[in-house]
Amino acid sequence: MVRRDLLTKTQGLSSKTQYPIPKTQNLRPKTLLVTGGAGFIGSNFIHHIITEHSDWEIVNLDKLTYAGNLENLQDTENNPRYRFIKGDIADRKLVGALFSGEYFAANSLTPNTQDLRPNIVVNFAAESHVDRSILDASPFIETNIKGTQVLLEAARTHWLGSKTQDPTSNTQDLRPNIFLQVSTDEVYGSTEKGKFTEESPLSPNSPYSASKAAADFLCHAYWKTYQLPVIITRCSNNLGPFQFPEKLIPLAITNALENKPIPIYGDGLNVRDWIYVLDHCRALDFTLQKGKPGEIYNIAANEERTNLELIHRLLDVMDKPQSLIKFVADRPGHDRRYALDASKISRELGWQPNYSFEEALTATVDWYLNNESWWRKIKRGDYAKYYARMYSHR
Ligand code: NAD
Ligand code: TDX
Repeated sequence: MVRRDLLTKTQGLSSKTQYPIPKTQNLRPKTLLVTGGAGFIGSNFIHHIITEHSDWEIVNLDKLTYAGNLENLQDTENNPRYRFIKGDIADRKLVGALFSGEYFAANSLTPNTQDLRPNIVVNFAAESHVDRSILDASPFIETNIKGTQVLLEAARTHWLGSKTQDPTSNTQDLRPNIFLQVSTDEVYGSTEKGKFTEESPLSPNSPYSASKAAADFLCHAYWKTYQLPVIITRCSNNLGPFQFPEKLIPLAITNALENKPIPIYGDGLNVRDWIYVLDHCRALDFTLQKGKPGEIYNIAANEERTNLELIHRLLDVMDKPQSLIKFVADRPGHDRRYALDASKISRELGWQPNYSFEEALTATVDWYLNNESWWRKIKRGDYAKYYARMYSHR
């Protein structure tokens, strides 16, 4: 069980979601096309937006792959400002119909065909697990690269039409549209020392990060060539509620709750920089409101830990024995360290993380403790086959 003395630190966390975001003048009401909103970060983002912005509309387009789960959005599904559409971002026809408004008319989602045409895209949809990209890169190419290009092209066609915007004009306050690409620190590759800034060259090492880097390059190209108002964010490793238990932290928490071994790759000294998912969502919200088209923003909380330090602490918090740790064969091409310099988003947009690593960890453990049926259902399904394939002979 979780140590209550640590859990008390998380009391009152919800009050931290109340924060002043400076309002930008002259922005028209927002209709967001959120892709991949049934996944981990996307569902947290939708909860955040519904709570914080009473006049924003959300259309969630999600293919519902193994990682998509509508249970993540149960408390949102009846909200009149939220609609779910099951579909693929790489489906050119469907995406075109969403941008033109035809889809909404044809499906009687709105009496006015124009109402739900997106003026903002927040693209979370992705194949997101490095280990799966090592088993089979194909779905990563389809979704992360082709899917992003389909979205970019639809945005270009429907937002810009035949006109182009002048990239040198001050479009910040009057911009009607934003294409926000949710990218990752992994595109920079690995570094033993120092931190990556937005100017660092991209050097991805896994099929996953290579596909995300390719999508970033496409976004950049659509900005430079067509002046499509694209913003890219690159965030470090997230932890928090609703994370699929293939990723290290939820895998470790749920295995520990079942008194099963926790597999640590290699020597366990690989370093990741951790951020609470709600802090990432707030940073994306700041970016939508104050970010500048054509810019890239790193997002991180400056909380580096080796995997071994992280799991030691997690087992302490959960009051579980360290003997659950089991060293297993390393991940091929395993990046040694990710580290981001996130001073630009703090300096230019005024964003700071609200949660310390300790608070984030205890809140996350608490969530998995209180939502056992959520993760047990996942672990019983296809996940069991994946787990056996990935870990049984490791
Ligand atoms: P996730 O795997 O939990 O969720 C991905 C979602 O996308 C799922 O709901 C899935 O059904 C959906 N999806 C997949 N393919 C799709 C397609 N072709 N069309 C429509 N929907 C599709 O991922 P996550 O951890 O929430 O990550 C979200 C985004 O954030 C990804 O782009 C990822 O690269 C990025 N990111 C993640 C982290 C992290 O630590 N998890 C850190 C930085 C950036
Ligand atoms: O069983 C495990 N044992 C282990 O030691 C797993 C699943 C992971 N690890 C290690 C590998 C990494 O060094 O833990 C670290 C974290 O692994 P993951 O949770 O798989 O995350 P990572 O590979 O760092 O990538 C994550 O952060 C960046 C997300 O999955 C990406 O979507 C995001 O872009």
